Amino acid sequence: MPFQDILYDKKDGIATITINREDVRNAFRTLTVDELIAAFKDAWWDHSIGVVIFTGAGDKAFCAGGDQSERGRGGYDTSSAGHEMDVETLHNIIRNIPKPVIAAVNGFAIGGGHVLHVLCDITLAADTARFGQTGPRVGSFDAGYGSAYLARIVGEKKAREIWYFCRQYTADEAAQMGLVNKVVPAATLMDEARSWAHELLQKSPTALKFLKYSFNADSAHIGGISNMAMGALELYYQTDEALEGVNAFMERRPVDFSKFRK
Ligand code: 2NE
Repeated sequence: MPFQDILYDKKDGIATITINREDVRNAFRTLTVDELIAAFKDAWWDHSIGVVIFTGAGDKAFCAGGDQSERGRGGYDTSSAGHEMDVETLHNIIRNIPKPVIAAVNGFAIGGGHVLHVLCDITLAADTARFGQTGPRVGSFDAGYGSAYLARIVGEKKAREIWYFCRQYTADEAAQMGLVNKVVPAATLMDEARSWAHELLQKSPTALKFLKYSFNADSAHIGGISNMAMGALELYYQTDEALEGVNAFMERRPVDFSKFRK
């Protein structure tokens, strides 16, 4: 499949999906999201594939979230794909593909990029990785899986800290809060991910599928919250308050939300 923004490779039962936008810390634009959905769908239906590894190109970032240079009043630019950014479908496909998805976090997992690894079944992190959310700083939020499901993983207090304060956490700190399964030296990350994938390939695919669906069932109601949250986000992106966040990031200046406090 010809892709512009991602790399897609299938070998020995493992599909590897790599966001390939190193210049912008692997931030995703509308086209990137479409291509990720297409790759995950292909891995879903290819019966030779048992595990997906999801990573970012280079050694700086897994994914820095939505491409803020494409964000204006009303949301992300539609020109790269001809329609609005469909992050919700991407979230659902990572959750629902009936095969384990391993995130190999090779650097920053920030904002919407952090949500992507949170949704994966397993997260392996390079010791150089950094984790965090930025929404309240750049005028955005993920009030669905990105927050409610995160709270299931790290607990309510920690999830609120992560979202409200927009801090960055080291790989070791992420491991301590149960946000990653293992931290390894950066140079060995992909070998480690392939080793975990090969271990999974020895297991019953049907048992893994039903276990994944069983784990998902307990948090499935968050899908409804995500519908609401993405609709709310579309409205929020039309406000001056949300624009102040993205403009401050793009203009490299401190953000000033003071006039929106009411
Ligand atoms: C990721 C981070 C912490 C990296 O910092 P650093 O210092 O290593 O790199 P720098 O200089 O900030 O970034 C390098 C280049 O990448 C671009 C920058 O603008 C810069 O470009 P140049 O100056 O070299 O031209 N870049 C990085 N992230 C970008 C992005 N997201 N969009 C466009 N360009 C980006 C630091 O870069 C950072 O904090 N990035 C922003 C993270 C962020 O706020 N992401 C969006 C959150 S909202 C979201 O993802 C979302 C959502 O909430 C709901 C639905 C869908 C999406």
